[in-house]
Amino acid sequence: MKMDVRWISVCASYFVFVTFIITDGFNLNWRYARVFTDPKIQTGSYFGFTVALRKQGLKHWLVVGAPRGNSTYPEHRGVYEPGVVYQCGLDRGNNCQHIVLASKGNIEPVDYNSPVRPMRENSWLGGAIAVQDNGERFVACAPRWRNSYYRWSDYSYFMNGACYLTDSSESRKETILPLNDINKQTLRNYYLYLYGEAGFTAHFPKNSTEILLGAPGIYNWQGAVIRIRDRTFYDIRRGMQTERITDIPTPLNSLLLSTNGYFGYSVSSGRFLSARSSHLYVAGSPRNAQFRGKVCIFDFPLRSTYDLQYIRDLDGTQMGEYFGGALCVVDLNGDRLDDLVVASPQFSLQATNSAKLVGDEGRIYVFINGDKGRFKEITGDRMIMGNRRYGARFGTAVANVGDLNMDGYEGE
Ligand SMILES: [Ca+2]
Ligand SMILES: [Ca+2]
Repeated sequence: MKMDVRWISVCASYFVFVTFIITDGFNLNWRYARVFTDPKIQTGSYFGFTVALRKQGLKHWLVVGAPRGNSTYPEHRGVYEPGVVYQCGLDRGNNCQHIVLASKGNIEPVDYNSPVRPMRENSWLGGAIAVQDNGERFVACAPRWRNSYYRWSDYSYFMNGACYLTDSSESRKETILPLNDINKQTLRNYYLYLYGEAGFTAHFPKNSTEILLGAPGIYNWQGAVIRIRDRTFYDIRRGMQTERITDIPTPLNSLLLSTNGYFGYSVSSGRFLSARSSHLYVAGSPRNAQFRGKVCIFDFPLRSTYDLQYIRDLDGTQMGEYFGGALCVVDLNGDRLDDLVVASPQFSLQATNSAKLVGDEGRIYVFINGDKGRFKEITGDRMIMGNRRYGARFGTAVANVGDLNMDGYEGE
């Protein structure tokens, strides 16, 4: 096998503008790197917390989330830190424009079955963003978005989360509120959707119209992955019709998910079985498995109360390491089956010298897909840990940089 795990390039962006840590950087021009900064020069806006490239026709954009940013759009006056999403032109300068996704501030008019009164303060818009692989659609989420129509207590509202979907024309902007059903906020003594935080993570599967949204707060923080999909069917009077279906699995006695496990903290999809041409899903629950963290490859169940159809689950090795805090699906060995890079950003080295601070150095695990649900961890001479610095949290974000050296293998 030609691939060598030491050369896997990992992009880590951690609460800073955009910091790329790459183990080897040929074919990358560092000297003339384009650096984008918050156009409003807001400190603490977390500009660069999320980034994505978007291609629209001949135009290329960098989309940047600033989830603690303040909006300068007039209708948003007085809304404290709703979060801002910027679109930056790649042709010249620090050319970032605010994308207005919710134009009416806190009185955004909505027409849904349930009453909705958005509360956008601290909503973390831009906390998750995703771009469809063909560049057509783009989704930005505000996982801390609250519905103030209902009140849980004097100061507590339904933190259901909201996402905003735009298509290629930019004219059609749609608000997605998958968790606003008043009848599903609680279930007996449990919080069901009430603190669900839909849109904590977002992902478009390849060659698909589906959208996946992580909601790690669903069902007492067991968490869930929400799937939004189109179903086409034939109606005898109206002909072919398309309806949107939202799948929200909330298994009450799950085999592998646990309360407070935060399933949906990371989410992706890929081709994991040679016998199936369609994609499957993968998500992390970093507080599951006695706080070691667990990643599950799964398919959606037939009914929302059924357990997920598990293909494989992988566990972390150290308590508190946050295994599955981030993950990346990539075919590393070119066999057309997707492999898995799982990050544990809070993995900690053991203290060998009392004078030296240790902890939260972070590491990543590389699993090569052997088909039929088998995954083999690649272990080199040393764990893949970046610079092994105290508090580095290597692996906070993981992305596939593509085939930089053009040898036919992804990931470097
Ligand atoms: Ca592979
Ligand atoms: Ca390569």
